[in-house]
Amino acid sequence: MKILIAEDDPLSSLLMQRTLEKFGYEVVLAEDGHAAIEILSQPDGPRLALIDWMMPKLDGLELCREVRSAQREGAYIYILLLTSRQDAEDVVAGLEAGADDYITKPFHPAVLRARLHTGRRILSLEETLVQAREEMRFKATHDALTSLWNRGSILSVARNELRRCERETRPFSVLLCDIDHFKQVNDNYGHLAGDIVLEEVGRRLVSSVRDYDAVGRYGGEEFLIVLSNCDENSLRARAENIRSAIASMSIQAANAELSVTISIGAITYSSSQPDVPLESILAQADAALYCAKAEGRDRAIFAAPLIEA
Ligand code: GH3
Ligand code: MG
Repeated sequence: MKILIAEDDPLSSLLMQRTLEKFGYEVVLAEDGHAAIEILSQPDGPRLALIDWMMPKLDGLELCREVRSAQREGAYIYILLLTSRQDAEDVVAGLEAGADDYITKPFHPAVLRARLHTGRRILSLEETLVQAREEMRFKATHDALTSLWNRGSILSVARNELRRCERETRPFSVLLCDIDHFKQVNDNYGHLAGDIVLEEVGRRLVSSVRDYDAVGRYGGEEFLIVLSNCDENSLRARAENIRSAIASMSIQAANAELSVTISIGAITYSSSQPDVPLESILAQADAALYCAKAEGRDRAIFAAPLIEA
C-alpha cells in the first residue's frame, strides 16, 4: 500500500522511509506541504499520509485543512499527524484541522505500525461504504432486469438533453421502441423466456447506439432512446439500424429460437422556443409508435413536426 511521508527534514524522512518500507509500504516522499497536496490530489495518489506538523510553505495543520476541503469523492485520505507537541490544545488543534490521529516524536516503530494498521482498517471500512453507496445509487437509477436506465433516470436524461438542445439550438431526437406481440412470448414460452428477450433486446439497443446516447427501460416492454447530436436524417438511419439489430437475429430462450421485432416511434424536435415540455414531445413519439403498430409493426414511423404552441 502506498503511503505519503511529508517531512522537510531529510534525515527524519529517510529514517521513516526505511521503517515504513520494512513494514511493506510503498513510500512516496514530499519535502513540503505544497508537494504533499499535489501528490495527494493525484487520482492514484496515496490514501495514507504521515504528515509532519512543522513544515515550510504549508504546515501540517494547513495541509490537513486543505486536504479535507478538497476531498476527492470516494477516496478518503487517512492522515496521521507527526508532532513533537504533546499539549492537549495542540492535539485538539491537530484533530480539529482534520487529522485522523497523531503520533508524538520520538515514537516507537511498533506503535507507528499499529497506528497505521488502524488507518488501513478505517480506509477499508470507508471503501466498503463507498461501494455500498455506489451499488445503491446504481439500483436507484437502473432497471433491475436489463441494467438499463430506469424510467425516472431516462426521463431525467431526456429532459437535460432537451434543455441543452434548446440552449444550443440543436435538434433533440428520441426513439420510443416497443416489442411487438410481446405478450405472446410470455403466453407461449413463459415469463422467464420473456425476461430473457427483454434483456437481449436491451443489450442490442445499447450496442446499436453510441456511448453518449442513452437507453432506458421506459415501461414493461418499452424502451426510450435519447440520441445526442442527431438530426432527422441521421435519426432515420439510426432507427433503421436499431430495428434491424433486433429483427435480423433470433433470440434464444426456453430452448427455442424466437423471432422478435420492435416498432419505433421517432421524433426530432427543433425549436427556438424555450421550455417545451418533454411530455408533449414524448406524446408525439408515442403517437408515431401507435401508427407503426397499426401499419403492421417491425417499422419506424416519424412523428409529424411538432406544432409549437
Ligand atoms: P404490441 O405489439 O401491440 O405492443 O403487443 P404486446 O403484446 O407487445 O403488448 P401488450 O401491452 O399487450 O403486452 C405487453 C406484455 O409485456 C404484458 C406484460 O405482462 C409483459 N411484461 C411487462 N413487463 C414484463 C417483464 O418484466 N417481464 C416479462 N416477462 N413480461 C413483461
Ligand atoms: Mg409491445
